[in-house]
Amino acid sequence: MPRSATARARARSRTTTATRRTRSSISDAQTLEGASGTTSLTFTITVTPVSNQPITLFYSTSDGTATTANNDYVPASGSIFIPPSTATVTVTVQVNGDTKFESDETMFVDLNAASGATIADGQGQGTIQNDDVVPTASINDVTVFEGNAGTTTFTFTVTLSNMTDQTVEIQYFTGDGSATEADNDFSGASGMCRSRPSRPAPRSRCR
Ligand SMILES: [Ca+2]
Ligand SMILES: [Ca+2]
Ligand SMILES: [Ca+2]
Ligand SMILES: [Ca+2]
Repeated sequence: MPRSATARARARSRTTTATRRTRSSISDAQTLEGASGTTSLTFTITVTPVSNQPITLFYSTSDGTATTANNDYVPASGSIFIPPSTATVTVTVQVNGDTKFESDETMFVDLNAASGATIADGQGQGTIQNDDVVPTASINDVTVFEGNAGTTTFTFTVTLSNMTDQTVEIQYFTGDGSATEADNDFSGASGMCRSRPSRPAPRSRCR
């Protein structure tokens, strides 16, 4: 039976009221980073009060101190459908595991637009918790034939146990063993090994 204009207007009014009253909010989330593969940051979107109408939300991720350029997480965006009478849904962001020492880092999931609800809290902060150790440094041993004239070079390699987002500086100096500077066996040296975070490998030449 066709509804009267008055009934239709009343239904529209109810919908408008429900839309105005239903608010959507996104939670914060946190996870340990992991060493490889991916782990999930799980954000919960809550609508209150629960609506008898479907809701669609649009979201996108954005960088904080965690960045996509640094490969910290997988960027994502899209729409989220919330069926009628549903209180919560989740949205997950994939975090890339690594063994690089970093500070705890943050990124965001932003709710950009909604239909069927208003946005009350539109930004969820995701925290990627560091689970990597400060690297340790080690230096290798080197054996070289002395030669009969001039000089030969000893090249030592300093290696970090894992990457770090900090600049590493290590001071070094030579010391006598059974070869001595006094006997003119070698020229003493000292200096600084410096490894910058942008270097792809945890290795450094020392000067
Ligand atoms: Ca890690
Ligand atoms: Ca990072
Ligand atoms: Ca990372
Ligand atoms: Ca890390």
